[in-house]
Amino acid sequence: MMITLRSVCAAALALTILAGAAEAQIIRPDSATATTQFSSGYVIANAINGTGLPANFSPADAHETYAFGNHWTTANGRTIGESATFNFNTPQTLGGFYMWQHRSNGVASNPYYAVVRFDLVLRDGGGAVLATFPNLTALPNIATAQTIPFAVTSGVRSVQFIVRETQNNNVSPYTGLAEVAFDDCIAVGASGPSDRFACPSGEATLDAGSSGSGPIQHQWQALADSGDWVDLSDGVLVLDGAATCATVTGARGPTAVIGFACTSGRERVNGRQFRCVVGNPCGSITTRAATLHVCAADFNCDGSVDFFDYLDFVAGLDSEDPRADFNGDETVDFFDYLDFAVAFDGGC
Ligand SMILES: [Ca+2]
Ligand SMILES: [Ca+2]
Ligand SMILES: [Ca+2]
Repeated sequence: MMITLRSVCAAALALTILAGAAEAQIIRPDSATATTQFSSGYVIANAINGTGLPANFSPADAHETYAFGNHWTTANGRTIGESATFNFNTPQTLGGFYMWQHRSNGVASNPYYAVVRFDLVLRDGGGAVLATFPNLTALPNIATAQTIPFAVTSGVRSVQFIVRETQNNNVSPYTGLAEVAFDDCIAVGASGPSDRFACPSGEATLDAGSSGSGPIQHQWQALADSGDWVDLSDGVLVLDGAATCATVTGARGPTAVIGFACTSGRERVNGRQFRCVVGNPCGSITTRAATLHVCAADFNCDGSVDFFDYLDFVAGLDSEDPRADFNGDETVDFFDYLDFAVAFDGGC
């Protein structure tokens, strides 16, 4: 095929469009060493040479079960604190680790080899530590690669994998790995916030559920009456140029908390939609929108509307508790009772 400038541009455009969805090119170590090896059949090279995987494998490919020559396994009694170091001939920018878990269960006489907690230590060519990512976790009994994102780090010449915990509370005298690879950046993902109910004096927590290589940036937004999504800042929630009775904390964090101090103006917040724009070094996405419901009749803020709310409201009315100013006219009177009764009948 003749490669023209046009085809290169088209390919670049296609890659740009697919960024975040396409499988990124994996980065494989050039060499490796380990502090312990079971035998010449279970050396660390088996974890970087593609043994047990198809040619041109990707993280979606399953590694074959444990067999001579396709896994790294430690010597008897050598598990916690042992390590493998993966080396690169040229400096790499890394933002994620692909880990094919040990597949000895049901095969080896001592099962449960899998590493479920570990540290990664990234170093430059002089051996200086560039970054340490402690207590990363992986699941046992998974045949395809598990993706472990970390903060994008440049100039990496080696990555040390240190075993901290193995399956079933370190029961096996052995551990190891089936295969490893790396990526320069793991695309940002976000499960998105769930719809929330909140009481008039309570708060609602919205969680972006973000993942991917760091650093990850968050910007929470609300849907204004104008139809525009507006960026939120910490402090009073302002919509369409007017303050509401709600406050925002964590407007630029993974979790935003919408607090209510609403004796009036609930209707400007009730039913409002919120979402988060999440970005990292290799892209950005916008989460689903979550709807916030302010449950006005949940007077005691216990998450449901029942007779106890009625009793507490009537007591508040008697004592002229400002929270009983249900219609927000700054007096506590029978009209508040009427409005509360309507809300109470409506439930949440
Ligand atoms: Ca292998
Ligand atoms: Ca209640
Ligand atoms: Ca009132």
